[in-house]
Amino acid sequence: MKSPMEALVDELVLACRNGQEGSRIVKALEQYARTQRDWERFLQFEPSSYTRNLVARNEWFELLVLCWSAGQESPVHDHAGQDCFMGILQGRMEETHFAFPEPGSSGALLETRSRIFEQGGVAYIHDSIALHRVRPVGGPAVSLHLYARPIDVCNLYEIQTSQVVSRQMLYHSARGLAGTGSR
Ligand code: CSS
Ligand code: FE2
Repeated sequence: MKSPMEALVDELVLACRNGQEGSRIVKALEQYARTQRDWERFLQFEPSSYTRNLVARNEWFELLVLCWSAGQESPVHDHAGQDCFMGILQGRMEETHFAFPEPGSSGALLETRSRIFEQGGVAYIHDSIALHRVRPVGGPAVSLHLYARPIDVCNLYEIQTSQVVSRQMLYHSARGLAGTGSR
């Protein structure tokens, strides 16, 4: 019998492999985040930074569980031209958008929007929308990220100077799922 996470991965494959169906992806992530708990096996908190824990990866997407201690945050970053869906598994997350800086700009990034997502909520971003920063509010949080396609390198933006550096994205764990055809 398939675990709920395995069933989610199967549904995400169906929603991604013949061109992406955004509303189907959002629905699957919402449903999973509201009702399931088997993401707990991917939990891992570290004092030095939020952790990125691989659940499944294939040619269409990667699925990760991110664990955020209170006070940790992502840098402001882009998504390498890919679609990013973030479902909240536990706690609450703030997502803040910033405009891409003008070429050659050395001023501060312009903040354009900030929203709080509750458990069960799903955020979506793409480079055509904005850069963003995400962080937990009011305590630790756990989020489920779908990157379609996988993101191995992205750009980080320094908030005060708009300076850009590229960053290789690493996994803190890659226990993965057995038997989903996703490895
Ligand atoms: N892009 C960040 C999290 S915010 S979408 C990461 O995967 O580490
Ligand atoms: Fe992001």
